[in-house]
Amino acid sequence: MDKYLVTGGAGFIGSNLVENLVAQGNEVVVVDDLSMGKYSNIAEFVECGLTFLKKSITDFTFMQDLLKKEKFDYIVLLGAVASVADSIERPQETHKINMEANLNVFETVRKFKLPVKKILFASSAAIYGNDPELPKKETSPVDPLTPYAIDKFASERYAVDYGKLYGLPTVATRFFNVYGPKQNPESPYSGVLSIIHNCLLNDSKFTVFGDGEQTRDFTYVKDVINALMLLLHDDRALHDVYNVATGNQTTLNDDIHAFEKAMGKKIDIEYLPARTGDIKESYADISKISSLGYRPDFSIEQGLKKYVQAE
Ligand code: UD2
Repeated sequence: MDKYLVTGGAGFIGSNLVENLVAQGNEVVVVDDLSMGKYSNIAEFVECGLTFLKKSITDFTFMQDLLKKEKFDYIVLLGAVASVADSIERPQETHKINMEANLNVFETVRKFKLPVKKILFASSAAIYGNDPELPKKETSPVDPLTPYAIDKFASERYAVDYGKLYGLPTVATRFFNVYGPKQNPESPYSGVLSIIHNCLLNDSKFTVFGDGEQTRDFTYVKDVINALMLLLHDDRALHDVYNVATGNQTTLNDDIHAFEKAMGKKIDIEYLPARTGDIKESYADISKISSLGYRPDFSIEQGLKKYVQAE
């Protein structure tokens, strides 16, 4: 049994990770200010011994005290302004949350020589920007175009370089389009599959921006959790970044059909012009994480089926 800190543990990916960690009998502390996450995502685990602290990761003194007191084995940094649109509205606040708060954790571990087994920082495919090279490799050019992407890239570099400069046991992931239970569909910039799910549940109209032929590497959240567990525990995953995806692309039109099949009903669709800056195609080269033994278990059809069953 190990002791984990998960920042953003009440959010979509965080709560799915926490579920897995608690089920394995680990001691888990979640720090989340519930600005994006929901207490209901983790309420059932609090009854199973999870410690929930409703605090902001930007309370640097609180975080330092917590890290010094609790001596975590593993630290997973998922706390963030998760929406690109939101980051464009409030760049300075985003910077504090998406970059400075992570640096505060790295610096506290370094300064107080805390005996951590691994610190994992969750970065994003957003850092690749509009560079046309496909599939995206970890060595592909980066082009962070938004405050969100800039701070994800900076934190990722801090993670890797705190490893190389000071010997902290760090690793970083670049998530592609993650979907699954507990993803919040409430904003227009929420993950598109959570929006489609919501429209199917409520019989409301779904808007496709563009012709629906744009592609994404949609990754079921359980595969992401398996990747996180692997990178946390494999000693070879050190001072480095890894794409986390399936390595396959599907079109939005195909995903809509797969979702209709999984739900057993049709969705009402309207087509509007593509969003400004929308990327036409995106998918990952996952050979680096695959070399550690990672294999995604869920195709889009399998993932959507599971998603429908789980909610
Ligand atoms: C994802 C990330 C974003 C950033 C970006 C980097 C999510 C939710 N967003 O944006 O944070 O990392 O990748 O490239 O993971 N769409 C519709 N109708 C809708 C909503 C979306 O047609 O109601 C389209 C949208 O225009 C896009 C596709 O669906 O072509 C996927 O949209 P998304 O917001 O789920 O993800 P993406 O890849 O634009």
